[in-house]
Amino acid sequence: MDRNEFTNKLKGLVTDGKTTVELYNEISAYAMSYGLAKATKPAERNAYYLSMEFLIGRSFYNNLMELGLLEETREVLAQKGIDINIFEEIEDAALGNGGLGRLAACFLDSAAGLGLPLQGYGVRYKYGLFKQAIRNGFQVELPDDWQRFGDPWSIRKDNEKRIIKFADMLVTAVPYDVPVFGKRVNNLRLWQAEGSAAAEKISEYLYPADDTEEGKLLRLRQEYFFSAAAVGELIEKHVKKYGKRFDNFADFNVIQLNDTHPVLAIAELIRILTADYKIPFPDALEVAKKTFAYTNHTVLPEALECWGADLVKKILPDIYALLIKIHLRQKEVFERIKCTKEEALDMSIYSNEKFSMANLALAVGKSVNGVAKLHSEILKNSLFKTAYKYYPDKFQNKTNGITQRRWLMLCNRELSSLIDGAIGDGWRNDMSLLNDLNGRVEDIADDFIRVKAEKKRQLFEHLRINEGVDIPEDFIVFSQVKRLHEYKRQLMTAFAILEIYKGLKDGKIKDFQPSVFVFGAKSAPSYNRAKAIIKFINEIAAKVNADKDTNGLLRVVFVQNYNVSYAEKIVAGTDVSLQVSTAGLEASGTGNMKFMMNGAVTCGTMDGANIEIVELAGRENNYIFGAEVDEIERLKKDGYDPCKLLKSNALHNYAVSSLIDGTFSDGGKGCFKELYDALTVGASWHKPDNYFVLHDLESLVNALLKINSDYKDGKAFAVKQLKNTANSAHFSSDRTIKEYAEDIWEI
Ligand code: 26Q
Repeated sequence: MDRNEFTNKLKGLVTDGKTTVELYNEISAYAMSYGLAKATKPAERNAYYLSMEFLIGRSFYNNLMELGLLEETREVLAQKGIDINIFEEIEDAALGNGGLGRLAACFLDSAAGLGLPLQGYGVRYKYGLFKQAIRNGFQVELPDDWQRFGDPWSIRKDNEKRIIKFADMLVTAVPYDVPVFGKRVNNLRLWQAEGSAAAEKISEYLYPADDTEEGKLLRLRQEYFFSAAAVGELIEKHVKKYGKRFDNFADFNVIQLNDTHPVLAIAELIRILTADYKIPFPDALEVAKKTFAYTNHTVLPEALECWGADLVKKILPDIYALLIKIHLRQKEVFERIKCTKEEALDMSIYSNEKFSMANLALAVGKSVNGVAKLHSEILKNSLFKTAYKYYPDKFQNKTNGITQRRWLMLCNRELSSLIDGAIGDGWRNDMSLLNDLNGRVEDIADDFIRVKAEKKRQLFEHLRINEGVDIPEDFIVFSQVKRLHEYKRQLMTAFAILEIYKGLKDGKIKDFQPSVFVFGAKSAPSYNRAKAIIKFINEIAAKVNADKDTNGLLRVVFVQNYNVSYAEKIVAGTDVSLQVSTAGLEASGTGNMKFMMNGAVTCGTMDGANIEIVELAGRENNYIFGAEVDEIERLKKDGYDPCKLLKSNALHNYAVSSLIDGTFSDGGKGCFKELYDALTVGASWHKPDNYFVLHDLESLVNALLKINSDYKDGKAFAVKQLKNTANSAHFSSDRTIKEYAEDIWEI
């Protein structure tokens, strides 16, 4: 379909009597055939991004924009009396949890936009990440049946099915191709498991609870299922084209492993080459060494995947045998490089009857990268210290990025137009031009204030409809939106709000600008402490919002079902981005970049990419507080006593005691007491206040009050915000993808 045909189809579209979903499917189908007609011829050398998660969000508006059809569609529909925003009823495809999955989606967008051949491989889950409702303050999980609207953006390829073998069953992997439009049309291939009821289970849920043996088994099957389907297909294509030689396999294929989840692909590649093509093991290993690269996304020990050898042996005996073989090979290498026993253990693929996926990726992969400067340093100096000692050349940094197409041009058309007016629209294709905005911030500050006010109005309207809360126009918007995790310290923000609330009540805080705190977060269904934090924030919200003495000055909103589409509204309508993780624990963060690009100042710790954000946008234009990594290290070494802080600081004591003194109710669940204990005596294997919430609380409150007072000079504050936008080019995933393409993928 060419452009004219698209226009004719659109103009001829009969809308009367059709539902939104019908219109959505029809228009999407036109756009698909238009987009696919532009498909580029496949590249010789491709990079493949293997990821358990692709958190794409809504495709409709983004694809129309990428295809240059959005404005025309908006206009033609308007002529028919239809507001294009009706398609917001179509919910997101949430085939991811958070940062890692959204990053994968941004990378695909950027590669296509840059015309680089990057193809994705993942799983087509029947149900994406659960839908979250808040009932009585608690998170409730509901199934996300994203396909109920239809799936006009993918094409099932029945003739490219593959069979995946487990010891106890055969599973059919059916590909669904999701085109990624840009300068070239790339492809995201999502595999769906079919063949039997047991087989279908494999691609049923994004996140099987893995706290049971059954859950673990299912997750292992998922990981192998999609990795094996991808690798098997790549080898088959290679053989078709070049015959049964593999010395040139890595000339045409490079595979990026998005964290450890697809690492079994390494073993599968070697398995196929040795078993099916009779390539000697050492040669097959060499091919793997040139083909795979690994990205780490987290330093939390509980996220470093290990698979029980028994489990692997039971369902994947050939993979088990191969892993042992690689391990024995690794032992020979250890002898050659003369590492100590401890060092060998530290790097071992196999120890204590477990296979370490990270160690496999480190041993075989040609590169390993962290996702922000600090994170990459931490990998070298602590998490993967030993591997770094012996393989320093493998280590790289690739600071994350976000796509400006979704995260600025699409979600903030108003700010985008303002930028166009100030510096021309060249930045839309070459983000480095955005730096020119630095020379114009003073001139356009007043216009920026108007744009921000409009985006806040839109956000408040959305909050009114979705959450039933009314926020007055002039409120400063502070947002903390991300997965709920103790290390991200939503609890610390909650305590800070309580302390400010008390200060306002007592009249100790004067001259306070009205402020609203917006939270959005899903907790893992089995993560009870995170769930308790959600309930606690909702209890605070109920109390604070109902208090007539203060609710003209302070409000709290916990949004339900935070997702990509919600994020698009929140990042555009926020003044202050809260990025308050314990230093050293947030690998990068990408929400921080989205807010920055949309002109929010960061109130954050020196962690992850926050460090690079303030390096570029200026510390004076942001609000940095709290302990830095070396101080956290020192506290861990010399001992840290949160109870001492509680005793000496009445405000802290007020905030923390509210968990147990009857101020708030957890509905008799005891989960607030659990939170209190975690802070004061420790819980599970953790020391008291393992994430240093109380240590940084006072400086957070001070930073929030400083922001509040700075905000009074509206223009000066707008200049700070604009400085953040003006210096955000570095955080375009276009930049990140260029670095991967040059330093790792050589595409
Ligand atoms: C581990 C073991 C068993 C089962 C599951 C997992 C698991 C699943 C998901 C471990 C980690 C994840 C997701 C991690 C993640 O999203 N990390 C985030 O990645 C972003 C992109 O690089 C960073 O910006 C964030 O800082 C990081 O938290």
